[in-house]
Amino acid sequence: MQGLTRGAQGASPAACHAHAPAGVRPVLGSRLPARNSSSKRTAPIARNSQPSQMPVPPASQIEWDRISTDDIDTWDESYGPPTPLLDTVNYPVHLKNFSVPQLRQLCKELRSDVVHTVSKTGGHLSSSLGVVELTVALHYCFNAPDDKIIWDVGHQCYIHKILTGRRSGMATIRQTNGLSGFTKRSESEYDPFGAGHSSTSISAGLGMAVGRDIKGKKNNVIAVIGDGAITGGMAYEAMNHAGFLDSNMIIILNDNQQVSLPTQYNNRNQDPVGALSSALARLQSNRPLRELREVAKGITKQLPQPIQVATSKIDEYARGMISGSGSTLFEELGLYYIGPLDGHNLEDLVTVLNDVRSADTVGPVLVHVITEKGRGYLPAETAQDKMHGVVKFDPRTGVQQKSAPAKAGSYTNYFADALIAEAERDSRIVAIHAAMAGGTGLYRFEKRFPERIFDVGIAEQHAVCFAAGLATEGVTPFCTIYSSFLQRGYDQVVHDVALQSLPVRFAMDRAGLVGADGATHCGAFDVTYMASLPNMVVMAPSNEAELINMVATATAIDDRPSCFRFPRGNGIGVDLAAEGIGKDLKGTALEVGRGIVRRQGKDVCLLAYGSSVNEALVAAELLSRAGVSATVVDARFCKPLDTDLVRRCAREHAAMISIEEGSIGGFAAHVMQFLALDGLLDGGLKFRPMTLPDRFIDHGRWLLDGGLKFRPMTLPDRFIDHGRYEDQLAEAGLSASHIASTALATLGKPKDAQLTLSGISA
Ligand SMILES: Cc1ncc(C[n+]2csc(CCOP(=O)(O)OP(=O)(O)O)c2C)c(N)n1
Repeated sequence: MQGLTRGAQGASPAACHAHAPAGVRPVLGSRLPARNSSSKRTAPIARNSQPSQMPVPPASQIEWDRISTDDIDTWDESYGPPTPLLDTVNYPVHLKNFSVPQLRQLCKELRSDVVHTVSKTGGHLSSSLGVVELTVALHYCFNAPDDKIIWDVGHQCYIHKILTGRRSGMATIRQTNGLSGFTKRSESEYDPFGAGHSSTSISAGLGMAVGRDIKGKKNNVIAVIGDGAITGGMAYEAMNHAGFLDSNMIIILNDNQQVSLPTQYNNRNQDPVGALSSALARLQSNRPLRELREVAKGITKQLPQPIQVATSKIDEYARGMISGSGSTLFEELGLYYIGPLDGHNLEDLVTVLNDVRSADTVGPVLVHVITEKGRGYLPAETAQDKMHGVVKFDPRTGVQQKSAPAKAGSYTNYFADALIAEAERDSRIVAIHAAMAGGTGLYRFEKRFPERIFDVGIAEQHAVCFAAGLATEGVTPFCTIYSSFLQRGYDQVVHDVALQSLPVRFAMDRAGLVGADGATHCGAFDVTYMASLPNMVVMAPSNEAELINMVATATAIDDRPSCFRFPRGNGIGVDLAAEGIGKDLKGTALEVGRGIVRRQGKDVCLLAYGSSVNEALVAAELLSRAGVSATVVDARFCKPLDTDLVRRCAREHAAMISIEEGSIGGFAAHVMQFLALDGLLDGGLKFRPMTLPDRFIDHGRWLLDGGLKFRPMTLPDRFIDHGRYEDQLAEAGLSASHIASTALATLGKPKDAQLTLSGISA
């Protein structure tokens, strides 16, 4: 067991500061301004009442920002830690009159509550633990929801959810019909902007600030963004614009020196990606200048108005001095920089946030806050990945539940190992990822080829264009990005890669439904957005052997771009040796544009793409029990489509159903396009598609004829919320029984279709 801090250490306020991150000193004094904040909103009654009468242990008796094993021993297995103060807080209005010791006590209870809840549900843990004090201070100083608090990415919002009326729902977080793991507008008025993907908060906040000004309102807008999320280019575009517009808004930079995920692997700490991280570190360490600046501000505050104007020059001077160190990119963008502050020091946070809130017309302000990811929970603080995203775990030790033994490893690892096998034989191969060494499995590649991997930070657009540049030099780049995050780099895929037909290989993990992460992370659109591009080879494996072979195929395609998508989760347990794949997972290149018949039948053709092939094979079994003989085709390629195979199947079957875990406009659209143009659909209804042709210029139209029943099965035309994968598949109508039922209905057997759908074998 990793040792937790044992017992209360009789920490004095000074001792509390002993936990401040190295090099960070409180910037301002520890005075707490007398504040009589009352929200304009009427809040529902809290579970208990009279918080000011709650007995609160003196600060000297609680180690308020740490959870010890002794603390955990007092927790009730089902109900969790005792939380007498938190029980009085349902909405931010309930903490407005708390004293500092009460706020500290609240922080301690919130930390314990989150650890307990996430130990039972799984989810994002350490980012929320890192912002406990910041979240409490924000809700103490500002009046949400009138004041807009926007959490970038949204994975650190658990404390915010607890404080904004959602505590009772926390046990359902990320589960089917439960709370989302991110902020979500439809979930609460306290979530002014939905998130999941990073680097959006400043743009959204600026829009809200300008909207507020247009409407003549007075509320505050606060964007909280991490040092990881701020590596995304849109954050700079937004800051640049904010500096130009000079609208009042507050940006809180939550700097925990953790940019990529995970932040430690292959037995070493990863340096934060990018030049900004070192600039932030310089700002933190630039003590004399910080002090000079704080002195200037202190003097200014005490002087009468006219002298203040004069002495503001001192502040300018300090600002200029800091600028001289080359560290104040923010100031050069037009933001007023304050900090760095110890983000676990409540007094400082409250003082500065109150000052910032009450300052009129200062334009955009950036408050730089230093925090520690996983703060207060030793297993998280000391874990390699800081316990960023976890499954259920033992709160006492932080040891996570082992998943049931699987038939095969994860697709992610098969991909990474297959790429290593290719790279062993081809020294031109390099790998690129956007702050996701863990999620993409490329930490394995990095271990073997540390010089041939590039972590670009959370900068998918740059990753794609960077890969394009590499390709122009004859390097073989594998640009590895989750399907939903690659959406960020789409114009780069179109303009920089496809238009120039550069051989960049895109490995798109987390394709299709993703379970608990929900709609923001669902890889629904990649087939649609990739297969509409001229020059692009688009493929999807139906199992791990196919994935390994597609890595080899992409390596071999050297005259144009290519991509392959693969799902979250584990392979299906194929005998790799029987498939001709060696121990080192070196695959064999497939013939481009050739599909394969997995099962021959005669009544209906199930034309499946990617992982849907496996559902189609189960559906074929269900159908055979209903006396229907089904062919199952593994299309392998969406583009180029195996038109010979599709034509043959269309002619040999009365009905054809295409199945894919992707949105409308993907594989089915390409099949329909071909069927229509080849005249195979011309029965009663004549169908003529008119689209841009498959090249960058010109357009055209075609004539057709045929007589086949065709049913495309795609993800539905709506976003699917977080939940269990099986629930999502059923909601999407893409499970084996949905496929079988659709086949039976298409063949004119509606009763059998109904029975199959309700799970009764026909
Ligand atoms: C566009 C996009 N790319 C990648 C991710 C995956 N991701 C989620 S959190 C995270 C790290 C964010 O770092 P930071 O903002 O500093 O927050 P921290 O996790 O350190 O609290 C990454 C890379 C994402 N959410 N969005």
